[in-house]
Amino acid sequence: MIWNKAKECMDREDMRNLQGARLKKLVDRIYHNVPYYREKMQAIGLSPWDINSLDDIEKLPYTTKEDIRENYPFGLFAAPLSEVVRIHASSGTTGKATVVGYTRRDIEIWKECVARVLAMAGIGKDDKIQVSYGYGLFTGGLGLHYGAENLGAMVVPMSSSNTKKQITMMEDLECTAIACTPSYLLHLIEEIAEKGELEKLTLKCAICGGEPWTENMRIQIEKSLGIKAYDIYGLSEIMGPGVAADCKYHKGLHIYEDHFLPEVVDPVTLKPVAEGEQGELVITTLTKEAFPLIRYRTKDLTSIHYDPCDCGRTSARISRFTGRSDDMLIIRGVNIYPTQIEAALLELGETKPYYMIYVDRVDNMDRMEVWVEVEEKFFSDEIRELERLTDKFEYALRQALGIKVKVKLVEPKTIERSTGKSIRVIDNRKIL
Ligand code: DLL
Repeated sequence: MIWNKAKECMDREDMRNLQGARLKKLVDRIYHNVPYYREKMQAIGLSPWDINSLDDIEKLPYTTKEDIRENYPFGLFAAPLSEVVRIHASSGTTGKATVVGYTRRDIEIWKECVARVLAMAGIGKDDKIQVSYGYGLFTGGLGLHYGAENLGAMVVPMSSSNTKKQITMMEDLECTAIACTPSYLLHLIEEIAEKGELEKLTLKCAICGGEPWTENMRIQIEKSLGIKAYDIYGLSEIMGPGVAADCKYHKGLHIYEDHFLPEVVDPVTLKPVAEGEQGELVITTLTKEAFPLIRYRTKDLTSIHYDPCDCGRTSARISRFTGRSDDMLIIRGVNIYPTQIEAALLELGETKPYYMIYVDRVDNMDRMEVWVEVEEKFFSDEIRELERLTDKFEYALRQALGIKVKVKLVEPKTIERSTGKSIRVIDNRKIL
């Protein structure tokens, strides 16, 4: 079943016309309701009448996280606070939290977008979905919750943590779907496997996102549970989960373009890159009332594709994320993303995705060490086995990254398990 076939399979020209009309309305509203945007537009001599079609998007200024912070908490709101029915906030791990708001209509649209994602994964009213994203200011829990209810599925609102109870509920209620970060799902799988209860599970799919994860990790999750796993993307500034998601063909994430206008730009020149080329995702919210954003620089790195998908949807697709531009490590002049390390390690098939990257600087030289968990059996007397595996991992990383990386094999459970977004890098250079 396709939740909203009319919107997801639109003719490209019709979609562009719809986006152009929505963009014009948005710019008009934002100009009159948000002084910050009005001043920004006036400063470059732009008025709402200059925006008449989608092609005019390039005339508009970008919005950054700093702009949102500068206007903390409500400065960028475009609706009266009396119309705002919900607040969420970003975690604030990279600075002060950013507060976002939703009108009743914004919540309706959010519910529909998440329902589209779930329907795309084959979830319907007969399913029981355990929502194990955190509830609260984080958008994951409530976002999935309302979307699943909208679809008519039965929601088990677990939130994150309390892993023992998560497992009991999942088994006793015979949940057929789970929504959580991929790293938390791995942790759950590990715990269930240790109890010897994997056979008890009735799951058929997982809706994972909130952090970068690789195609190899998806395959590993699918194999260990015998389920299908789907990638869901979103960010609190734009809405929360449900901005884009992948279908069963996994050829990139379908972006809900009737609400979110995507552009991919070179993060340095800020010029649009060609279709299929990697750059920073920029999003304009076409229909949001309380907290609309124009050309928001997400810092997430991806590429965009407009060719039709095998599933029949005509929406643009963004490729699985490599990471964020601010996750990029520069080691001896080489740019490295944690997802490249994950992909190279998992490719070898001798480890689970538990790894930690340590970076430091010794005698003015950057050093990277990757700790990788391997099975207990390698730590018996088989020292040669350990050496063989270390060499194998180091060789694979050198091939993938182009620099020498030290690998340290560690025993199971050495690396801290995460119940939400995982931390993959400890960069000691930042605190030196
Ligand atoms: O993480 C919203 C969300 C919740 C998405 C649950 C999916 C599932 P924030 O806390 O604002 O919102 O963090 C947004 O997380 O800019 C990306 O860097 C990263 N991110 C989110 N989903 C994905 C994904 C939520 N599927 C930031 N792949 C974004 C890669 C992701 N990165």
